[in-house]
Amino acid sequence: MENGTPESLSLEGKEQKVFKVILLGEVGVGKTSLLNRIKDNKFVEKTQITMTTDNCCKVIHHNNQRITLSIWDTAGVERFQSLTRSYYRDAHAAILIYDVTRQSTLRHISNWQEDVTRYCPQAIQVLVGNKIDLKSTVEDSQGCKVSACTGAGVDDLLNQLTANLVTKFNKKQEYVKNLTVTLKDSINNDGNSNNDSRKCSC
Ligand SMILES: Nc1nc2c(ncn2[C@@H]2O[C@H](COP(=O)(O)OP(=O)(O)O)[C@@H](O)[C@H]2O)c(=O)[nH]1
Ligand SMILES: [Mg+2]
Repeated sequence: MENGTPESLSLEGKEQKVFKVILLGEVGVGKTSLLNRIKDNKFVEKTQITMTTDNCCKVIHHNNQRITLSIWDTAGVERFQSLTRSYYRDAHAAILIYDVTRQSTLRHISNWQEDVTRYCPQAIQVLVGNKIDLKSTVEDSQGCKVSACTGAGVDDLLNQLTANLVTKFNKKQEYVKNLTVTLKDSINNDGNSNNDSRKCSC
């Protein structure tokens, strides 16, 4: 996945593209809930802090192409320490999430945007307000609106993101042997090799 090129794999003559998408935002905005909604189409009221990077692969059909989004959650790391560069590395898109019931989470989005600009400048940035099943208290709310709780807006978000990814990154194709997306050192040892590689479970 160099130079922002999506990984591609030929499966039974059909090429698949894999884009890495990372979830970002303050603690409690609903990153893990959104991942659960995308992964299992369910809402777990009390999400667990596992401290292991979680991910899922979501296949989106776009213009007769199968596009795979490899979506990564911080799994609570941001609660205790800053995210490492390897979390951002080679990301094609960053979903920047705020909570429509907490103004401060929208204010802090600019910090996450700065990190994206620093560590994965090629990534498309998508601003998303979560928890629209609740009454919004955020003034001047912006971006896509979703609810991880009800699922509202989630398909639209993924379809729109996929269209934008294809438009931006489709120019060059690269074939790789393995669909697996490796995320090394996602929590510790930033930049150093580590046997604790975490692989996309798709
Ligand atoms: N009502 C409502 N609650 C949500 C929604 N998404 C997440 N939550 C709740 O917000 C809290 C934090 O969610 P979580 O996914 O752990 O946030 P994270 O820290 O960003 O991963 C949990 O109590 C969730 O049940 C949503 O769309 N609607
Ligand atoms: Mg979480």
